[in-house]
Amino acid sequence: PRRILSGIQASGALHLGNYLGALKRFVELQDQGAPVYVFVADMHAITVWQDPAKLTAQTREIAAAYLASGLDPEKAIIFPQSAVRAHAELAWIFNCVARLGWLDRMTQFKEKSGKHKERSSVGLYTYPVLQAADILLYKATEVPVGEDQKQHLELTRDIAAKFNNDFGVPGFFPVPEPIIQGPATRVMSLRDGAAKMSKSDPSDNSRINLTDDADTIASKIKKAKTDPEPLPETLEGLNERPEAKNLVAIYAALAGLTREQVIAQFGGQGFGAFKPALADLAVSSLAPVTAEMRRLMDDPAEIDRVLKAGAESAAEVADPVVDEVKKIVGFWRA
Ligand code: AQP
Repeated sequence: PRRILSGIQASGALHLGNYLGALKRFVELQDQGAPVYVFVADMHAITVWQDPAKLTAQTREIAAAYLASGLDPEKAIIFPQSAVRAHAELAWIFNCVARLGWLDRMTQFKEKSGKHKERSSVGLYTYPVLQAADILLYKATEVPVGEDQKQHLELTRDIAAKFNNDFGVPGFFPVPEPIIQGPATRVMSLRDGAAKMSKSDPSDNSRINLTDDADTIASKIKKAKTDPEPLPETLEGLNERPEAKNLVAIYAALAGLTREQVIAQFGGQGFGAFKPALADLAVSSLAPVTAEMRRLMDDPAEIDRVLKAGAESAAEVADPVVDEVKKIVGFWRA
């Protein structure tokens, strides 16, 4: 049976990349009818310093974004990662399954640790192992993520296969498939077509935040870097034009169109015409999400109810799996 799982870190403001690459996809999958587990990755968030006074609010904010984007707690199980103890327990066992050589290849650690590897937390290094635990605890079959998570998903698949093989339990953990689909699996920075839109980019103009108001969104799109040529008449014409390609992809993802359809509509027109159309579309798509997030955050009681019920439902699935793993590994049990 299909089981979908994904999460977003509780590390601050969400941006258009998170919305198009992750949130919007979760809702589409929920609407296909498969069971959906979505968590707020607070344990992942603390791999870099998080102010404890803010972490709780950030956790609620991600939950609010899930609800505001259209996840329905009657259909999707929404929970904070740290509220289900099994995540930490399975992650430890997987730390003993994964090989150092595998983790050494992870490019996200290299990017995030930068020049200060020796001062990074050990958690930042084993982050993908915790992610494998998140996924395999629910025996998830599909994991919708942005392009940047592809390598981590491959590690999850390796851990599942090695566990099944080492302990002689073929098929115990299903080997999950990443779902990296749609026109916006890698939304790029508005200032640099070669860099991913990211919350850690020091330039706020590089990204559209889910909390930006209409004027800010319009002004960021107006200032977005482009080349002087009009939009091409064919999709191939976007090759070697990363900024134009990115704006077309964003338009397509927001409008629910293919990039071909966007080119059919705007090919031959200059950015003077395309940018205002994109800004209007971005504002009209994001405004309801932002407004609903604000409403939910004003009185977090509703969010807290959803998270508590979600954590209970998630634990009902995860606890028996981790119990079985402990038995397979040979841990003492009464
Ligand atoms: N630019 C992006 N385009 C498409 N999808 C993206 N995702 C992130 N950036 C883009 C997807 O969003 C989900 C949540 O990711 P996360 O919780 O791991 O957050 P992140 O990747 O740490 O977000 P940032 O902005 O990229 O943060 P920093 O700057 O810290 O690296 C994932 O499915 C991710 O693929």
